[in-house]
Amino acid sequence: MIFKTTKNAGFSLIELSVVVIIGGLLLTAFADAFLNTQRQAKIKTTQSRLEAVDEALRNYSFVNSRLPCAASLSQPNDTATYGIEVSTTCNTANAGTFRPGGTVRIGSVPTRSLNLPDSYGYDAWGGRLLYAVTENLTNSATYVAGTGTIGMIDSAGNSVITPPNTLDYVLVSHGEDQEGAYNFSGILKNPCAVGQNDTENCNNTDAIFRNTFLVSTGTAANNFDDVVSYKGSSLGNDVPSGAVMAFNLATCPSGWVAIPNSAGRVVVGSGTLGATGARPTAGSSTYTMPPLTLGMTGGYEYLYGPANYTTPNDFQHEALPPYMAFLYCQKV
Ligand SMILES: [Ca+2]
Ligand SMILES: [Ca+2]
Repeated sequence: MIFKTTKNAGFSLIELSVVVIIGGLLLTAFADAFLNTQRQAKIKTTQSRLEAVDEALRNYSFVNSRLPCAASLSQPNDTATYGIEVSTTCNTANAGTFRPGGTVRIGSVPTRSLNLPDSYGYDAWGGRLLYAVTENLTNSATYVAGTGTIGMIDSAGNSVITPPNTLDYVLVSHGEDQEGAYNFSGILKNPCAVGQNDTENCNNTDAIFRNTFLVSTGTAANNFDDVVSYKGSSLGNDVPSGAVMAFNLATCPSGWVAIPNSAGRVVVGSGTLGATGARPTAGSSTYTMPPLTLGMTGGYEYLYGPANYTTPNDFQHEALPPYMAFLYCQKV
């Protein structure tokens, strides 16, 4: 009788263990890489929403000469006042917002006031984006871009902006841990953990926020997984001080002052025009122009009006006033 041995029939227990351990390590590495890719994708999505809100706030402030007040953090979605700024004056406490120190309002992004889709009020983890705004800048009578009072510090507590405490507004996603974040129903998802780096962004007891590169998903004191965006004195500086614009308005907008000397007068460029040209000095609004010699023929002058002009002798176009009046204003 011949007996077959089982020596080479399969893996030994040791061999099998090694295979299982290596397989486990590979699986763990693959899972880690997968989770990290997912995390990075969510951070990227959140950053792009913050950028869109930044852009919307910028446009809103340009059109309305003020920033919107915050919306409620706890107002459930699909309600009439959801996503709407809690007050157009933003100087009294309203439910669902925080008002530390009485000068800064902390709430959620007023997406509907900004004409943004509701989804732009949330980060990629489903938490409402925090929006902190300097109250004075929500009122067109007191709005001057770049004069905010919100602070931004690093992990060591140093200000990351100069001068400190001068941000107009701050946007915060509470990150993967969602500590301090409110959900679609306006319910707090996770309590604001005490003693962590990102506690500064959810304590809502002051007008100080934090932005740092430290990232940890643990509970260590250096934990920081928030995504932050802010604007300071650069906001509104697209139009530098001293710039002059013509407005089709009865009065100049906030942040602009009228130039009374321009009323009823022709505005000309200053500096040297040429050897024989007029040379008014810069900033002069009282320069007397030299007499002009017009090249008229036939003893009369005609204007070219595109609507009625047919021949050089057609005078119908003279029913049109020869000028349009605009209000010239200077950026403060
Ligand atoms: Ca966080
Ligand atoms: Ca804080």
